[in-house]
Amino acid sequence: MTDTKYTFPKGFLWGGATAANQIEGAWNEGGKGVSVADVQKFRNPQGLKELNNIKKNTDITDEMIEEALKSDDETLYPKRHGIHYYEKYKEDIALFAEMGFKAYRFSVAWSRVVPNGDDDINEEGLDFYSNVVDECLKYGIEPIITLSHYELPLHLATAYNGWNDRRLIGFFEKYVQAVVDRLGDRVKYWLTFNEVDSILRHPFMTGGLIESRFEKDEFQEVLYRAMHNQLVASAKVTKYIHQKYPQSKVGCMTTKLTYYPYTCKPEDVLAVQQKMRQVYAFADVQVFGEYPAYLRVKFQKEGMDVGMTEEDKQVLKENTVDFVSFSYYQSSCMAANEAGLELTSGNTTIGVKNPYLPSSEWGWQIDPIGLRISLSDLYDRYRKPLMVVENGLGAKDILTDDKKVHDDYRIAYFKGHIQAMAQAINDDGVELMGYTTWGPIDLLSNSTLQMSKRYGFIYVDLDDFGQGTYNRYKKDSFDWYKKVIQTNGESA
Ligand code: BGP
Repeated sequence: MTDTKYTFPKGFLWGGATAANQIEGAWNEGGKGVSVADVQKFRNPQGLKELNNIKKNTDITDEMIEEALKSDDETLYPKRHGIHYYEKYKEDIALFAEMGFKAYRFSVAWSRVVPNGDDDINEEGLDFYSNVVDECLKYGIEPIITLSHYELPLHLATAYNGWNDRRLIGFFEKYVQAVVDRLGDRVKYWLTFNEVDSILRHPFMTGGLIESRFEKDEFQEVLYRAMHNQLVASAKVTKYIHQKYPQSKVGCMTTKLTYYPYTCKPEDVLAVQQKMRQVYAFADVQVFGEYPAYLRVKFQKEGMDVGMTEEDKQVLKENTVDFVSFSYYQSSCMAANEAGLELTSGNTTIGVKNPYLPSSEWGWQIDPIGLRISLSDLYDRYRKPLMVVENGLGAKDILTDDKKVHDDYRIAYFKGHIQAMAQAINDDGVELMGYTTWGPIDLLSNSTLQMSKRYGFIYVDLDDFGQGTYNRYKKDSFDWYKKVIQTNGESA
């Protein structure tokens, strides 16, 4: 680091983060049921631009799901094979350990533990995650578990209409109890829903909502009902974890993206505020235990019935989270009137392109200062310890003939963001517990389903069409990050 007075706290949790549906593969092995991720498909595998948006889907239908279930062309469904982590997890965790990871955030696939979501516990699924936890602990790596990361059992979508149905709260509780009963003696950190605010953007992937089944004008209410059911479910499992293991820490996990007003026009500033509160609303409920005023007004004015009971209100109030975790990749601008302006599209939402910032190959605008701003915003708002649980650069890497990847662009990205964290800690007084980079090993991109959008310190020999040896190779960033961890951030 340029200025050595910037230090990271002792015991800072350096590491990486993955999600089951983007790495495991083995989609129908070990007793696993089908999840919403297993039916995500390339519409045209030859022209990757034409992706089937089955995960965000404004257009998902039952026919598309049926077609997916009948298909035996696995290459069309890249998440079904992942990066073969189900078989190779020991090799991968050994590589994380070699980098000196202090923490590894991963998700448990609900459909591996309760295959259809409403049936019996699959012990073989629990055995797998128990082995993963033991493998981490063998190297002194702290497991951080996400309980739901875009991998809802498909049956809960097709038979119950996903999170629109309150019964999912009970199914989720049963699933989480099984996981906590089995792993809780060894796992201290838990996150409930990944990017909990994403239900509004990716109804099928996050909520198992098949939009075509609903009337257009009722869908907004459906989305907010699903939001409410997830928040109640989150509070209920938070209670369970706290009761059973009082030393455990439960965090919320929200998407964070810094928005700037495109100009100093008050209308643009208002647009930013309105955009942001849509995202904050979720963590607000999880931290403060009650809905923000603007949402209460919205529900009332628009006559939305999300099914909120007095008991729900109490459960939310009494079971708030211990820390706030978030993903941060990029920043964007908002303008009240976007006509004629160049738009960006990220994993999160569409914004207006910032002329002062560089972009990744996927148009995500790179902004380390935005991370510092986000850290301060969140800490000032919530006064809870924070954890950055996703951050990284998706880029097209080149594997050289001697099996090296010279990813200096990735090192530059991380350097900037780690320095921004150091400033937030040392200059702004932010309490930051840890940093788990997204995809420390290359994995399937969530927004594009591509393998060529790589985030890792470890290269996986696999292409967008499922071809490759699945061998792992260390990139230049591997040794760089190892040194960062060794020096507790000093060398960044
Ligand atoms: C977040 C998701 C991750 C991950 C990441 C990167 O929104 O929580 O699952 O995928 O974004 O996005 P992408 O894979 O689309 O590049």
